[in-house]
Amino acid sequence: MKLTLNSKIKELYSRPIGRDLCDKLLMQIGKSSSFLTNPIVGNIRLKTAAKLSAKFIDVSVFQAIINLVNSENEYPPQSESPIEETWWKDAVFYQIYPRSFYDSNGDGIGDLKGITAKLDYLKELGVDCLWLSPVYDSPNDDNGYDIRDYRKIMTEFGTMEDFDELLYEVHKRNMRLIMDLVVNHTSDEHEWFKKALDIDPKYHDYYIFRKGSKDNIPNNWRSFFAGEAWNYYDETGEWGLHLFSKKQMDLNWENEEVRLEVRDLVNWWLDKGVDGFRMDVINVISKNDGLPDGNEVIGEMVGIRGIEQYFYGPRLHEYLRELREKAFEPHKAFSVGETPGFGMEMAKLTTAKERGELDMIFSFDHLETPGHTRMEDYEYDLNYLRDYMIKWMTEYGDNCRMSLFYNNHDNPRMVSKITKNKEHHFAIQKLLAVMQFTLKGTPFIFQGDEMGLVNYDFESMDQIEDVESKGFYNEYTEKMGRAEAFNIILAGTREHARILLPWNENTNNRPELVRQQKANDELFGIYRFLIKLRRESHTLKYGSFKVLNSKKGRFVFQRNDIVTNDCNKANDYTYLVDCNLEPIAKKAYKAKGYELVFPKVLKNEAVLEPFEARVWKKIQ
Ligand code: TEU
Ligand code: CA
Repeated sequence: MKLTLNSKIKELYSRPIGRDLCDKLLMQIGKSSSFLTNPIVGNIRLKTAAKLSAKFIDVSVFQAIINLVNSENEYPPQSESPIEETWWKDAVFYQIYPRSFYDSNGDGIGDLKGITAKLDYLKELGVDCLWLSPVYDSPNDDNGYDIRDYRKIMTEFGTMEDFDELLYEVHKRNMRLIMDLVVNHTSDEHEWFKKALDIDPKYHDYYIFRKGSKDNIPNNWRSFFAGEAWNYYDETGEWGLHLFSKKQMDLNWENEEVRLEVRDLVNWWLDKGVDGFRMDVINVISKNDGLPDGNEVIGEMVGIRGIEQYFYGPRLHEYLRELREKAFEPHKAFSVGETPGFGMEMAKLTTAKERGELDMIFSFDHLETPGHTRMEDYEYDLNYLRDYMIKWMTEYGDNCRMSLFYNNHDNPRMVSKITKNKEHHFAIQKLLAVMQFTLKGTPFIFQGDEMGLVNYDFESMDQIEDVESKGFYNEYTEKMGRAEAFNIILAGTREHARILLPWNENTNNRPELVRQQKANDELFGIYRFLIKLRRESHTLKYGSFKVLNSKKGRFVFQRNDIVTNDCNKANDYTYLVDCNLEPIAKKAYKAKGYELVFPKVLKNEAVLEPFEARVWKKIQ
């Protein structure tokens, strides 16, 4: 039944997309979902809610929400059967950003031979599967996320032989490797786009063009990297859509030829033996018919005008099912979608086992404390991370699998967002690692997490290459001074995560580096210990999750073993994890009947140090 402005809030909240959008709104205003489920609020009609909130939220926002909710008639399947054990639920993943991972030939750019050279390091760390950010031929307008040839290796990174050697060496060590699939767009230097501009009808329809004069832009959509989402091509008198940089042109997924091309290139790499893909912004491939304007208020709120017209588009599930059926399934390949903007219900509708679409997704709502944005200098609140984890751990269902990560190549380092006080960094890094490897889900380490890397002390925009940061900086300097604009960029630039890893900084006569190196080695050892603990524990990989204390500044939870499709007895240890989320000492949880697993020794069993985390194992 279609919702209208006459519908009630409880009807909106009962629909999966409605629940997600309401939860996001509530999260931003710091309210819990119980605010909406109380009968008085639940019975308010949406048109009344619009009138009551007219001062802040225009009625057009309600209409835009109703349109989105009405676009989804299905509900996420409930998870009945016991959780299914798979390699990608057992696994710990490690994301490599090749450009800055390890430079084997001294040209200052990371490369494939460099990754191969570090496989024993990664094996020793204990990771199971590598995720390579794009290594395909690219002009590097967006560091490889603008692909010019899907079947060729980027020259700076090496050759296809280097790739084949890397894949062979990965598999030889019983590890796996997934690639980054960027198929919402190609580089404007891709053969297809060059032919499209030559008005070759076949290729012209591979992209999203709109005929029109230069002063008549097709709609008001903004790019993720600032500015309009359209290029004008004088030679053909038309506009071309780019949700990202001006050199990343959106593919037209409505065109079956495009879907066939994507299917073929996926099969080409899977035939080579790669184990799956991380799928770049895969949720935006289906745009609403007619590419309607974005709602101005939503654009203001989210920061990307037009996003509601494509972030959960009308044919997304159909496209994902088709690609899984024709490419992933026949190879039993793994898929994790990058889905900025997704809420939990959208995630369930896209990853529940019964849906036959993706295995997992990356949702990003936990990366910024509500009310704050990445491009903002603020202190991240770990209480919010706790609440986010509790919500997903308890509501996501065993037919879905959560990805557990704090960092990637698109975000500053989490430890630096939490505090700039270096004294606490080591404790926080241990705390984050303990949670990442004892919570219920699949961990994704970002390169350098295990080295204790923090944000970089950039001094000027000259050091920032990232196309997104440059786009925002140019936009900011139209309305503020350069120093102020730089400070905003410094808070949130993706460049923090793209510095060459400090493998063997020469520490001679630099005592602070010696200390740092020692801490890094200790942190590496802690990561290795926790990864091994998780690998050997059925409970930590598959067990249930129970909160024991979620008061401000605290997070105590228990993991109990459960029966799975592969294991019909739940007799692995019970674990208890005791976390202090604040920079002040706290009374520790009295773990009676447990033995200490981590750390090895305690300063004072009764007192949790600032940001301290402990892991206990129940004595059977
Ligand atoms: O990122 C998509 C994207 O939306 C991010 O830039 C987002 O702003 C960020 O994740 C918020 O935390 C993917 C790639 O990860 C990114 O590196 C590319 O620049 C982008 O797509 C375009 O391919
Ligand atoms: Ca190199």
